Amino acid sequence: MSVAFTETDKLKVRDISQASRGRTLIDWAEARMPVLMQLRKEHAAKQSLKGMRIAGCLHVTKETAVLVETLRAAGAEISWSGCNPLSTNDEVAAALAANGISIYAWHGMNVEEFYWCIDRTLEMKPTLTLDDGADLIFSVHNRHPELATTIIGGTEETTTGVHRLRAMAADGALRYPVIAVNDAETKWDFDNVFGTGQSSIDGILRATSVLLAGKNFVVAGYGHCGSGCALRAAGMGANVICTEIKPTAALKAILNGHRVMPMDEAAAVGDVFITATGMKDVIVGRHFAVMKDGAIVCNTGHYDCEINITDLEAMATSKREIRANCEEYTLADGRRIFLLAQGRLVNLAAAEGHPSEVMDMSFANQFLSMVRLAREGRNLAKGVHDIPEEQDQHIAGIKLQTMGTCVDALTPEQVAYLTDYSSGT
Ligand code: RBV
Repeated sequence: MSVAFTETDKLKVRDISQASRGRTLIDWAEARMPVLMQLRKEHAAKQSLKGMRIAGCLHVTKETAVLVETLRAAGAEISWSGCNPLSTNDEVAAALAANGISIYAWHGMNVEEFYWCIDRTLEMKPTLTLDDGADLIFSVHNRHPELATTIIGGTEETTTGVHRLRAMAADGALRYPVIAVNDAETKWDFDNVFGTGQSSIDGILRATSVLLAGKNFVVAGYGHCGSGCALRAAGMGANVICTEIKPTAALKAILNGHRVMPMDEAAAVGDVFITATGMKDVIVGRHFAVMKDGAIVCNTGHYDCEINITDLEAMATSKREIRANCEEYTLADGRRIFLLAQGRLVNLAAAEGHPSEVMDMSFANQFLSMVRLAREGRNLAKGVHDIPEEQDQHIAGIKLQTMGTCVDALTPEQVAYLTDYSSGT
């Protein structure tokens, strides 16, 4: 891999000469993101984001590039960073840089560099922030609070980010309105389930090439993301075991045909483990202590705290890289545990993140939320706001149209029937 950086006063990427390869990837994504491309056309004509300065912190993938270029086409000035040290596609970053976008992102950065990149994007004094994991919003609140007064609003892409922002809002600490993109139906029922399901399996296979059929596949957390992983692993013939803390989620897992048990039991029987909880310390030392020789462990949650790697490091007598994104830890009794992507999101670090087709809807929500904030953000209260139901239906409607699928409409008589409490059976 090239170690040269391309750096100017408005960008830092690994190597801008990779731009043409990145452009090919972006072209591929564009062809699979018809909703966002339609919005691009409509809002480029209207210049709906003219005068807006958008700082974004979201995985630099080919899909994100389509979002970034759509925001710019609608008139916004952009400054971007990646939201995870291992998720940036350097070729895509180069293509954005070559297209005149201010971007600070490269694959394999350390945590200090990660925050340096965020700080550089904030130099533009944004009017809007666009987050995945809320690190940009936290940076504004913790390190650059003076910027909060001129920021109109922000958006948040992912479950764990929304959780933290709701906690901040409940404490009265959130200083501007934020739209919870994650909680849109056209986001979490598709991106979180089908996107995470497919891309996490993709990451595990690229990092290991193991056969999933017949394996005990342990999914920690049966929320949207975990249920997607369970669904896809089961489809490939794995025996899925789920761990949960929430009784209703555990019941859903059972009725979908999976086994449920505590992690303390699952640890001893699992062949492959994936965490999707948004919680820290889901797999810790006492679990590694009973795992089978050869167990594969990975995470698909946003933050890298679900697997306690400090415990694993302390228990290991040696460690070596087997292949990209697959490290072997040997314990004192000779058992080997394989950790994928250093415990960071396996789907983005070891594969390419979610497929373009689902990101189309997530990013259509991001885009329309930015337009809404530009238009009416000044009138929105500080706090976390949901996506309006009409936006969900609008996005799903365009998506169906681009797929060539038509749906029925209620007749006026049927609409009246919906609220008619006088008629019985
Ligand atoms: N995610 N983005 C991609 N291909 O750009 N893949 C996954 C992509 C987002 C997804 O929406 C999820 O909420 C978030 O990454 C977790 O950080």
